Amino acid sequence: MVAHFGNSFSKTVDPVATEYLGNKFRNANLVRNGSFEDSDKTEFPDYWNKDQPPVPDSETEVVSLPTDIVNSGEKSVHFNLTKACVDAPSYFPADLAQLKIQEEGKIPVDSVLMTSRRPGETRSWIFQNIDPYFCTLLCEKSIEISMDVFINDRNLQSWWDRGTETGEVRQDPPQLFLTEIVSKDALGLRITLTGTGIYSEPMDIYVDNISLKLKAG
Ligand SMILES: [Ca+2]
Repeated sequence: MVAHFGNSFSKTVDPVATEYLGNKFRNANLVRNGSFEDSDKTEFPDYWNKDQPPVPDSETEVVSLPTDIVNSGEKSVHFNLTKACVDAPSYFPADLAQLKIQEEGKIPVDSVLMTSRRPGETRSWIFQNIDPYFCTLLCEKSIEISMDVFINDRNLQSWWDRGTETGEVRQDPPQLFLTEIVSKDALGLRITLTGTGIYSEPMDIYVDNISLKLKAG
């Protein structure tokens, strides 16, 4: 913004500064805290949000921030989908929001929704919104997204050990993807890491070093 004498502001774009910033971030990781190193002991890592099912009795949360298995640094993100979590009924996040409003008496009880939860649909993921300036850098550009994955235990059944692709579908390995989000002001981008997906059987997964970069060349 440039201030004029008088009572108005006008917006200007400095092409030199724009090119400088574009070059500065050409090889940068545009995901903040993709290594999960920035966090204190009580909080989930800076910039990241999580969604996960309610924690069954005597279980710990599916998503956590361990220090025992890392690819670099001291922390990674852990998706520990135990049998108890798989067996516990769970909802989609949107369903949970609707249930909360129902309980507050703001909308009538939806009897279909009340019976729709069932075991075997455990969902958990983490996400962050990409910085708005980085979104402008990414516009109409080719990108590369990557992560380091360590599958500690896939709980393959014995007959799956022979290695059929169909046998692995139900284990839903983690996926990293970008989606567009719409706010009242502008389009944005969100990067999401799925930990354990719909219909996943028990799994034990660690992920580190999530990266989003402009594609070289
Ligand atoms: Ca790390």
